[in-house]
Amino acid sequence: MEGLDKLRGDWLARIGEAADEGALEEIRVAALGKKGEISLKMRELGKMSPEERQTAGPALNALKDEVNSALSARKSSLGDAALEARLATEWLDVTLPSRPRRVGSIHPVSQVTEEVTAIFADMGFAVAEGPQIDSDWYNFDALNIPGHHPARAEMDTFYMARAEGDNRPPHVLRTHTSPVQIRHMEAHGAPCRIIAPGRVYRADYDQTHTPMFHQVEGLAIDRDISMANLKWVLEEFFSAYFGTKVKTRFRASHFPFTEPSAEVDIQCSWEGGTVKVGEGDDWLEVLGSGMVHPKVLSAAKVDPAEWQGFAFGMGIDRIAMLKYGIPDLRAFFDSDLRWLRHYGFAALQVPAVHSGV
Ligand code: 2NL
Repeated sequence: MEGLDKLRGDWLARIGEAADEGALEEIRVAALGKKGEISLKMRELGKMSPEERQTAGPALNALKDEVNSALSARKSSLGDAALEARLATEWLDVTLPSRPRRVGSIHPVSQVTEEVTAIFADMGFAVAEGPQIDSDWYNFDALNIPGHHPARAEMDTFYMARAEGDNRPPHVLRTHTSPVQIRHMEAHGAPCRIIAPGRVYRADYDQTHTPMFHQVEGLAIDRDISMANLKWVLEEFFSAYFGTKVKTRFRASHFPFTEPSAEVDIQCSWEGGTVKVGEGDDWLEVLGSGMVHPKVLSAAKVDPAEWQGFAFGMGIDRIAMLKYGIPDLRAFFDSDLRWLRHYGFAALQVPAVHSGV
């Protein structure tokens, strides 16, 4: 049949040039669809003489088969090429390091609070908590600090505002955590062994004072607790906390809420402007303490004829500076990320009573 070779050449060339599967489908329709060029030619077979049909029929069938297989060969090679292109652009380097993640750190105050808590827990002390805003009765009166007492003025107390015409004494930001211990005795009675760590507030700001700071107080009440028990507990605490045997020195003092009262110094050395705890023959004042005043026990509904005990208070920020060599108190509360990264602790540096220092 005339022109069949040209027909074959044209279609095979077009198939070879098809850019994608869409173009290939258009070619298939144009060649082999109902009104496709090759299909029309096949329809012409009916008008031919039997002799003509005998040669043209098989030739057209062969052409149709050839175009069909060229179409499917081209289709699969286009598919392979498309896959190759995707693989070339969509690859992923699974060996790359992961994106940097910002890791926070534990503030020295939190770390030291945990350390102190762990050491006292080991000696049988539980942790007590209470409000940071409290009545003047819990913060002062119950602690044998009456309204006229100079200690109230000395404490630089922050007072809460009162509505106009409300003449009750204003609540205060607690100046120590003692009110927590009063509330604990009131609620649970004697005997008791607790520590009360937390934020306290005094209107004072200079090199060594911030208006908010952290204190831990301790309280042990039983039938026969003495100053000797206090001395042992504190020596045990300081040695565990600083990781070395620390001598203590008790000096007679005065607080309204304890009688007798003692200030406690710990042994230290001064060399090249740095202080080292647990060596040398200098002393550093770190703590106030004494036997709980009978009036304080009574205010907390504990009978002083039956019960007695010791109490103490110390600054957490201060002992954090001493242990970790932090020079400036005020930087504690600046929220400077460089400071926090430098002096902060990793989340997994869990405090232990004997951390092997
Ligand atoms: C200091 C003084 C001290 C207490 C706090 C206390 C608590 C109760 C009863 C009696 Cl409920 N006392 N606490 C006792 C003595 C001293 O702290 O100079 N702290 C830094």
